[in-house]
Amino acid sequence: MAVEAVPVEEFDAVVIGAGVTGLYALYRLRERGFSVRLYDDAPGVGGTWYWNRYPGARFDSESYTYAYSFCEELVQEWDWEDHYAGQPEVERYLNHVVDRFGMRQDIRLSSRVASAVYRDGDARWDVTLEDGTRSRARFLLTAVGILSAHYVPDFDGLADFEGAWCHTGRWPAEGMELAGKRVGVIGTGSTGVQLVPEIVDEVGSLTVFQRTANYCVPLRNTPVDAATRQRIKATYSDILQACNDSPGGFMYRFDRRSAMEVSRDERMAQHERLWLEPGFKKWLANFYDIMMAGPANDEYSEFLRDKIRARIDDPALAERLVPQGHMFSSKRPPCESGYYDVFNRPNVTLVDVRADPIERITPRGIRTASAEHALDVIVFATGYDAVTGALDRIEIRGENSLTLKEKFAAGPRTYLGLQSVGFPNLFTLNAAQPGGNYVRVAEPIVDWVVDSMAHMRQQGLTAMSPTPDAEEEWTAHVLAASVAKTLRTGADTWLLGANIPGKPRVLLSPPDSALDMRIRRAQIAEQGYTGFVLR
Ligand code: NA7
Repeated sequence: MAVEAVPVEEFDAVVIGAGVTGLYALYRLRERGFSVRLYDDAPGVGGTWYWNRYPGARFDSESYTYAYSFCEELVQEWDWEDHYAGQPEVERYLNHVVDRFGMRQDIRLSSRVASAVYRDGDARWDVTLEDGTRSRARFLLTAVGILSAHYVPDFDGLADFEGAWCHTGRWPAEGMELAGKRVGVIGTGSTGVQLVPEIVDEVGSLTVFQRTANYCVPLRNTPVDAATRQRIKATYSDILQACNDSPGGFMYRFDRRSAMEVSRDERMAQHERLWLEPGFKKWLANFYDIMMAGPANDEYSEFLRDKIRARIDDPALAERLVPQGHMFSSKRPPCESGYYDVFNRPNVTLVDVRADPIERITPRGIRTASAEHALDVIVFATGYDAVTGALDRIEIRGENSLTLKEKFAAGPRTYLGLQSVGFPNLFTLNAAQPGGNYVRVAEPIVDWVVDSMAHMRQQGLTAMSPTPDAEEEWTAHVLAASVAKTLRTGADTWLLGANIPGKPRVLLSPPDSALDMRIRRAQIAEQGYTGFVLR
């Protein structure tokens, strides 16, 4: 069919992505009376929590702090089974939200957006799906996730591998056949560390290819018992308030004391006490300066190394699992449930690919500099082309025909991560997401964007984009933070784009805290959207 003949559906807004952020955007937009269509290429809703179905995929934040807060009835009626929910429970929850609020009718699944082109004349975005379906909307909201463009390193020979392989972010819904197989896992970030202990009982042998040893800490997940569930629900508003008042949206408060102002005995006692607690409390409720480069971090890093050593029977193997060369928390610390214990088993091998690099995939396995490792299955737990990767996969063309990918070639150029000059009415929700508790941070961003759209509608305005000066200033601020010597820039992470060969080394999220960003956005709106042009 000729392009002109394809019927075009008209909406106030198109949202791309049916994950946590996109679903909430859909909810809010509908509530405020905007017509919306949401597209997602997955066959089900959930976004990151749809695709990450690998065994062991689980929240690292408490389920009830990592869930929506916008509806008190929703909070009260949903019973979380686990303190740190596994993927199936999260997927069920997000489907429940969609059905509870009658949103499914506005969602098109298995619908991959190929392009979005801005039409200056009528200030609208023309959206075209891969199947040729077209729609048009004044506003385009990309809720495409920060860790959704999965990354498989470009190893020679993968196409000739005779076994099965997959990336954890595309784990097949029907599962992988692992029973009795020789399985290799490449990558020991949060994902690899969750996966390995879940599959070890099933596989015949497991070979873990580690490039960088991490500071993995015990998650200590447990089911939520009835009394605790009741207490959480009864005190939910306090929990939410604590999250919202904290810099990163977590319910913990740092100890305001420096670790170095108390005796060594006292700080070790605190580290030990918190060590037994679940989740992130071990560091987010600890002395504030363990999260800063310096002696407190050095000592805590050593405390964690000793915890690893104590778990591994073979001291030489333990030293290879102990992180060296980067500070605790310069990489996101993975939470583990039995990860280290796996390495005491006779059928588990650790390959240190920094000392013994992967040279190629062969038809029968993986060849490193020193050996060929025979494998039936290879699992890539090798991470994501963060934030911009998912945007780059859509042809987003603004004024003057420039694509967003071209504009971001040297790193994102935005104001607050929200908008970019030349792309009016495009809100890049994923790029506006500062580090922190994802859901707590996402809700206020969506609220701000929908408020600004409602403001425009009320004022009869049709186009919103940043001023060149505001964009320049913000981009310079991000660049300065990207080269500043801080914990965040102290390792080669996805946050800096440093995990993808050739990607510019620039912070991909706002460097300021979620709390600071929320306050700043509120001030901007109160002052009549300073730094933005509304036409
Ligand atoms: P991460 O944290 O980016 O981890 C990816 C892992 O894959 C990490 O261990 C990498 O080693 C390893 N990797 C990547 N490329 C290679 C190559 N070429 N060779 C060997 N090893 C490689 O991704 P995850 O999916 O685990 O976690 C993503 C986020 O999800 C996490 O931050 C949480 O917020 C939840 P490296 O450390 O780069 O040396």
